[in-house]
Amino acid sequence: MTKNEIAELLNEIGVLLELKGENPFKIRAYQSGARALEAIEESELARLIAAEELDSVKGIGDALAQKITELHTTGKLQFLEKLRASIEPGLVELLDIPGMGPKKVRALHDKLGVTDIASLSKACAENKVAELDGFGAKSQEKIMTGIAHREAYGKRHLWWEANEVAQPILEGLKALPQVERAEAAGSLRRGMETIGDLDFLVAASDVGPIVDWFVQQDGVQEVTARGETKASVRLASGLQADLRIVPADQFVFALHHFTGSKDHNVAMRQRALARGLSLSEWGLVPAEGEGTAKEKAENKALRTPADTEADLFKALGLHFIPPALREGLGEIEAAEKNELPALVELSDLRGAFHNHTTESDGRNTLAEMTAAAADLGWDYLGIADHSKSSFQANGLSEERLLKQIDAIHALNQENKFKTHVFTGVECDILTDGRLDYDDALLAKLDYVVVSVHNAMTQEEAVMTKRIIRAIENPHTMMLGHLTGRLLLRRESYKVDAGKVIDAAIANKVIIELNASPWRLDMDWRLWAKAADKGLMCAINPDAHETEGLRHVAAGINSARKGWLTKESILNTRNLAGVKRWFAERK
Ligand code: DGT
Ligand code: CA
Ligand code: CA
Ligand code: ZN
Repeated sequence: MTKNEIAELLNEIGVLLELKGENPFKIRAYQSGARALEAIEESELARLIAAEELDSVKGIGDALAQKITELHTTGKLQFLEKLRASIEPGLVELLDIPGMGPKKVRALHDKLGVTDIASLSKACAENKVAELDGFGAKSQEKIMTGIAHREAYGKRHLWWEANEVAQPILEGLKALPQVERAEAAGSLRRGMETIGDLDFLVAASDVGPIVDWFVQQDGVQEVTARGETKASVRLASGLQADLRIVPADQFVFALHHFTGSKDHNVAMRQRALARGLSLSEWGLVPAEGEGTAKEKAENKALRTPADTEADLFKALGLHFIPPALREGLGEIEAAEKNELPALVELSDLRGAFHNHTTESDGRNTLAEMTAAAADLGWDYLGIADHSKSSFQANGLSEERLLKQIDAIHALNQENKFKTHVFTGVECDILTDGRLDYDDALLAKLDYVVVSVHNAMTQEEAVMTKRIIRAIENPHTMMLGHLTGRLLLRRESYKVDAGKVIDAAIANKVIIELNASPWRLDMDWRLWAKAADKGLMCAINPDAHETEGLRHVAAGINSARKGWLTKESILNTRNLAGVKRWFAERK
């Protein structure tokens, strides 16, 4: 475990102990331990642990040193697991309500028997919180609004949907005459699969009209905060949007800061400190000397100038780190050594393999899908409709699949579209890992995608074995949506991803990066290591209509977050290259 991850857990311990009403000295020990940890180098931490000298660090006592060592070496801490288990989960959730800290939660629990949001809501309705020492009517009201808004705000949103809301706002901002520069920052810019809120950043000196426009634009349901240079609004979709306006010479620093991620920022700040510099949303300034970072940044003589983020990274001895990689997962070390990958781009894609037509549960015909792929400039389009067991999705019988193969061959011969169509199928993996068609039929196809669509509640070991058996079928070329998750809707089924990845590599089977904005499965967090080991990827939109082909853009986001280059993605190859790959595989 890295030191930042450990520090975060120490902070969590502090909060949990406070929830339990533990003594303040003990609590403070964890908080200062976390801070002490953040201040030392990763390599230094490893050295101290190896030498058993961690307790010599100021702020880290003997007991804490033991816990840090346990976390660093095993990634787990029994003490923390027991602590978590000893606290009602509803209480921890209460901390998410604005204005609620562990002390207040504790008081509500001890005096009013509050154990979760529902019981807190009830206590407020009965006016009991208002009468409690240290709360009052105003704070009760704030809690009630907090709970009411939680439903709408607390929810995260799919990147695709958030981006559709964000782009017109960004264009609106850029069109304002006062605006010098504008960008969407935050998780949206980093291409996360889900988005908490939108973060807009603007460079301008005449700020009033910009804030006015932002809070009055179409779709604003409520203005939740408004200041001279910033504002927050809630939009119709329930999505929140933050706006911050900064002077032009601070823009790059603010853009970097509000792009995040938090982990990346923490690591960047530490790197700056190691060079005697202080990095913040205000600027890059000397760490030593009088005044706050903000005050120093306002002094041109102290501030390192930066017109682009590349300048900022350069000032810290780094190559430019694309927003997609800024997750605190080794990107800074790679940027220092000029070892950042040449990330795949949307324009690298020449086609995609897993798509549906009206033959199964798609909404457009083969010809319509092909025309749409041609419009996108794709060299090839793979059709992979559902197999016969997926009767709810109108899966194809053997006879219908044979007819579809003929229809595709005829379409290719017609030469009406520049896009070549591959004959595939999305074949169900039956509950025991066998495939849904016999070998003779599967052999007639250009390629076979295999997916789990039923019996999703199997035990992990059973599911893992089932999928690996399907991977070992010689006709299988790709595994569809590894975990079956639907973001914000349905959890993954249980499967040992590591074992499946190893089996896929051993059998030269591709695992798809399902680019449907609801799936983005296999998860980007698994890709870097898997691709390193030799796993091939295909970015597949799983399109059920012509518009769905565009979802490959969401897949590209995740591929980039997974450090993927075009070399490990089959559908960056041209038609001949893909045909060759299929032929070699057979
Ligand atoms: P989200 O909105 O939950 O999808 O995720 P983000 O990453 O957009 O987070 P958000 O909107 O809370 O803040 C935007 C960025 O601002 C975040 O990625 C990093 C920066 N930031 C916000 N709060 C902190 C903080 O407490 N410490 C540091 N180092 N950076 C922060
Ligand atoms: Ca955000
Ligand atoms: Ca935000
Ligand atoms: Zn599908």
